[in-house]
Amino acid sequence: MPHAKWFIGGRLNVSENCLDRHLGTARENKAAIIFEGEPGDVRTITYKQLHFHVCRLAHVFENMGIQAGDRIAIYMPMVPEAVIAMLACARIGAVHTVVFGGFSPEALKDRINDCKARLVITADGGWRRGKIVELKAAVDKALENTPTVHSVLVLRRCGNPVQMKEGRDIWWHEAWEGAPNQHKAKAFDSEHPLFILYTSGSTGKPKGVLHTSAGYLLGCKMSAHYVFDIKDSDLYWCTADIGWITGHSYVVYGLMSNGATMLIYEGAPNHPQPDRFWRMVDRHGVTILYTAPTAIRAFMRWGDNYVLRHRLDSLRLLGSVGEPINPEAWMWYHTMIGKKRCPIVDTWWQTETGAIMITPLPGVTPLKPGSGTQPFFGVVPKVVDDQGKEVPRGSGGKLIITKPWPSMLRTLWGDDERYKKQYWSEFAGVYFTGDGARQDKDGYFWIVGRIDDVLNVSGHRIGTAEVESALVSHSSVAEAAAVGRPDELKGQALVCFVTLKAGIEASDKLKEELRSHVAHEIGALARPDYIRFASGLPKTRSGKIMRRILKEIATGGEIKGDTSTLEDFSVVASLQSDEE
Ligand code: 7RM
Repeated sequence: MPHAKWFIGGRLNVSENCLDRHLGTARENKAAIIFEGEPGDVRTITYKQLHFHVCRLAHVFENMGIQAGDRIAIYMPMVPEAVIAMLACARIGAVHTVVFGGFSPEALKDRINDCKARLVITADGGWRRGKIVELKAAVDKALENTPTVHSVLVLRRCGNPVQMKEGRDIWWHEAWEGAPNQHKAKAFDSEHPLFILYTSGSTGKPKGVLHTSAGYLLGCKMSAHYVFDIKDSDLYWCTADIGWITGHSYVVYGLMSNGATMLIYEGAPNHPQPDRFWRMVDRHGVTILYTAPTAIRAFMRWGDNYVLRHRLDSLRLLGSVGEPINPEAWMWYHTMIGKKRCPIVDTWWQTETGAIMITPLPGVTPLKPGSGTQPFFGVVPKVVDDQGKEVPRGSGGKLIITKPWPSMLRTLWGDDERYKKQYWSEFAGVYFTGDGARQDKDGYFWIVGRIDDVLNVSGHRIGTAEVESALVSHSSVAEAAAVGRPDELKGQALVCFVTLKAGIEASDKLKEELRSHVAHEIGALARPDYIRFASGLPKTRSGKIMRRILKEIATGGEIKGDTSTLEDFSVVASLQSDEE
């Protein structure tokens, strides 16, 4: 540690392990993907057909001169071609970086430049709540400032007009015209990079989490097998977008390597009606559903009637991921969706861990609502105090992982120092998760949430520093601090305290403008829920913003704990007296 390697000297091709291994078996003509677009269009793609698609795209990449190790950015809607693109990268040893389609052109540009991508794969658009999200237009904007990008491959999904730049942009359907549907997969080293996935950290710059091949594939294949109890007769549906790690591990790599059949859905959960998910479960016969607490809470709020008009009798297993699930939401999920018949696997893991780390095994582990229960095979987590000493059962502390595991991240792209500092310096020789947790008397783990400057808003990781730097990039803002406050629906809501430059007048209009500005800089997922103008921010004498205090103000609570390091208490007093 911190540079563990697995299967040294071994060689494999990850796409072969997801596709070719099923050919010539009974799975060959089994559905790999059942796709439903938001408008209701359905497509089924068998493993053999998927293999053809991936082979053709691999040839397209090679004809473009893409080589093993080159980076390819994928900025696509949740359609089968996004999966095909990922697997085609893996096939030729290119490193994909999937950027969630909800991120702004600005965020896309930063990610492309950080990893120096040569190719961008996108679509004209994707459907979301009946509207077209214009992805190609966003790419055009991002590429105004990305010197490494030579080509853009564009899928036609929505048929909306786009501008194709001569010499740079190629239509997907034209590029692969005539490309052979067979492609011999080369074997790559077990530690060959598979993908980079950017995730929020405690500084303004997202971290490029690097995963490699054999260990990562083992981690997600084995966990998918045991945690989701995948059978050939199952129809598995993970509602995560491939822009997140959950989509990488538990839509693509962990499931395809198991030969599973999965449902992929393009659009919003409440379009055209808030019963879209339940309609789809019945329409296709979904047996395993893996979703996020924030979605469950939204369904609860939309009302039971939308659920009760559907049978849901195909379901046999439910999963939860992304944030702690509150017992109330757990009970609703269990009774309303699972009809008290389906176990719930509450799976704790991170972009960095690559695969599920703390989880029940369905039908095996007795469940407690809100607990991820026990570590998965080979995972050795501990809850420790600030000195790294294990705390007694029942006490809270920091969650660490004491032994390397196959699917762990290998480094942060281009910044190994940050990798070492971020994960391996809090406690010598062990991995620090950034989460707080406690173990109960039965040894069950209860995750409390992030204890660093990372928020979890609707299951999305957002760094407070990213939001702050977006705010101060606005010409009216002098200083900004972003904190989370508990929110019934989203888990955490994003509250921003802003001081304005001299002479700038505070107004509701400006608040709106700042919210849009952040959405524009980062993406709609980071749009602040509340903005509060302040004449000053509480700071230490050395000038550090005391976020802890702002968090308490945002929550409407009392200021507890030490305020002796505050430079000027009157700032706090005025913030408190000026509640919204
Ligand atoms: C898979 C994923 C990671 C952070 C993690 C936690 C929180 C995720 C759970 C959870 C409680 C869970 N990757 N988290 N799963 N907290 N119970 N089952 O979400 O990199 O985007 O986020 O999410 O704080 O550190 S992630």
